[in-house]
Amino acid sequence: MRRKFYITTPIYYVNDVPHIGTAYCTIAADIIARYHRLLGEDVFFLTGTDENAIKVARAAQEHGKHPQEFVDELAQQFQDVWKAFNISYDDFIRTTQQRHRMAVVKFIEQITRHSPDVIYPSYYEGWYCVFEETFYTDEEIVDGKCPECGRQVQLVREPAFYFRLSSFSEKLLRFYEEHPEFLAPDFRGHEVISFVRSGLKDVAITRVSKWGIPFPISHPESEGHMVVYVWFDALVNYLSGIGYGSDEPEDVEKFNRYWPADLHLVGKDIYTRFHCTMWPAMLIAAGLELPRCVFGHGFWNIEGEKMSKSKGNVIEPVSLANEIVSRTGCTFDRAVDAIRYFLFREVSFGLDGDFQRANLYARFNSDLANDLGNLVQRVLVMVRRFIGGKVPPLSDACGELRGLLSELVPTITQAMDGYEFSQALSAIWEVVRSSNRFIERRAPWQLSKEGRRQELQDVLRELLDVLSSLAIMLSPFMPSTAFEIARQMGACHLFDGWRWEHILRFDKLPDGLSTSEPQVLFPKGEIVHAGASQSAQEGEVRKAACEGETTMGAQYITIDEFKRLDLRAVKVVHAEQIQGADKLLKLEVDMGTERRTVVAGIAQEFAPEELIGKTLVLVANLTPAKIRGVISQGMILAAGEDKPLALVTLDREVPPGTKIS
Ligand code: ME8
Repeated sequence: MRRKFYITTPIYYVNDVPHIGTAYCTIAADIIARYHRLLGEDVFFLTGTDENAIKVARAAQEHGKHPQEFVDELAQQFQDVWKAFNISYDDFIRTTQQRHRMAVVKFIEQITRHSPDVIYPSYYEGWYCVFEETFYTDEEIVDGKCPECGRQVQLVREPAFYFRLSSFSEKLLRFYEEHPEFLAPDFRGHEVISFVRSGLKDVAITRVSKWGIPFPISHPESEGHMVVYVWFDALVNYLSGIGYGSDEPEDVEKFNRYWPADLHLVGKDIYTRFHCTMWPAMLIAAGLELPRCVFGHGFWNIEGEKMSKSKGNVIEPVSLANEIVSRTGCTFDRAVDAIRYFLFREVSFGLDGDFQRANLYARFNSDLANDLGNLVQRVLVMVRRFIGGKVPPLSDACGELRGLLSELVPTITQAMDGYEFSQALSAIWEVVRSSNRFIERRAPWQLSKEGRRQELQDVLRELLDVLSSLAIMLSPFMPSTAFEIARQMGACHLFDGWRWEHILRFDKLPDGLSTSEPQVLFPKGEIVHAGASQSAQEGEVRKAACEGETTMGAQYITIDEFKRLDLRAVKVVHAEQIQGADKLLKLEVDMGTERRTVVAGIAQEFAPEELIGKTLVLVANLTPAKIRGVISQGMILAAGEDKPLALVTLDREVPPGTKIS
């Protein structure tokens, strides 16, 4: 039987249009879904919208619309954007749909049957943030404000039903221990375990409101409109989206086929508390199987700042694609793929990233126009010019690039399996760049001039085979470009049949196949910042694009420019020499909320042992870079120009993560 793979994204609040953050998670899920389809698996990919939130009703009111009319419009906008971005979801669940409402009621009933005392009536009194839809304790609020968004919280007392989350700590900890693959990436797992160990509190799972799913049990002391707390409702989408709650035989079959989810992909904001604690506890209470894995990805800032409506820096995916079209002259589909590529190449999946337009255009020019686009164009032009536009016969003579592919494919596959997209793309680009170098070295134009026909055919055949393999490897990331490469090779009718296992099969293209007219894939675009073009070069420590301008162009920087640096006190918890690099140490540092790995060029001056326990200063928002195979998530500050003379430390102890300003 085919292996099934059920993957989900969060369902997004429809209080606003999709932005680059929600697109990021959805594209990630699309990449994974497409990859698993290429592996031949029976994939179900669910996304959707979270519509019962009070903030959604409030946004509708601000727009002078009835909530249902408002959510209908926005849910459509989400679907339109996902369509433009080639998101291959299998179903789109909306929490105002009848199928979901029925599922929530059934789920609550199932809990009361399976775990009779887990849901109980009481009163809720606490601090509530309407914007975040979350209750906070006295300790959690900060100066009367929400710890997440900084908005004023309200003291609320009302009859409510509770979910006895406190009784699940032991069960959850045992589950994490027995299923280490459940919490991913690893560093987020530590956070979850300490959160649960610190003791869980029962959660109010109802609200008094008119907008939402009516709670199916009546409260002994209330006749008010009690609805299901939006998170308790929203999480159930992962069940209702695959048929739970319906008695139709095909829905029952679908649910049995796909549950439990293989991967819930979510951002770090909703990882620990909701997806790794509350959700598994709800499932245990209902007697349902638990998901196989919850992966918490990082967040994007925009040019050094948190993305927010009030700052006016929210990036809408379709507007960004249109901007790329107008700056570079590429098609809309290529622009979409450029964004898809950039988001997953630029930053290791799981870590935070800083979206800088300069880097987007630098990568567009270097990786897409110069490397990939150029390769495809050159090969197809040469096939037309030198051998009549037909795929030459396969021969045993060639093999250099095939050898390279055979070496790299296991690495690429491993990276894909581990959701290490940046590493996978980096290895794929090794193939692209090696192929360009192969063309330079074998100089087909020279072979043609000298009439060395067999060699010429062999070289071009090998290059065509590499292009067809690239089309497969790129298709999860850049589906329309991958198809376009196949189309220009004359192989669009074959493309759908290609699977991941075919990457290393070099008979994908039939001998004599006619290639099509080559067309430029990525025209070279405008660079936003001068210093940025080198910044996309492989493997080097990259500086923020603004740095070059300010330090080279002017003696002073403004206070705002300085504020873009995120400097933090960090404690070294582990240090070791990087093998084969005498100057480099790999440090693991505690930043309070997370642990980071940092590569520092200080090995000749400082021994690993003397660093452990020291509090140092980290530039925390430097774009991560891969150095000697290690992803460095920041830079340690030291005095000295050519070599580090002393490390920057603090004159007294402060908690790890303290901001330095
Ligand atoms: O939380 N960078 O919905 P939401 C990267 N409805 N990803 C980002 C991001 C950023 N700056 N901003 C948002 C909700 N995201 C609930 C979910 S699920 C049962 C209910 C992404 O509209 C990220 O994946 O606030 C985050 O988890 C999600 O959007 C939150 O979307």
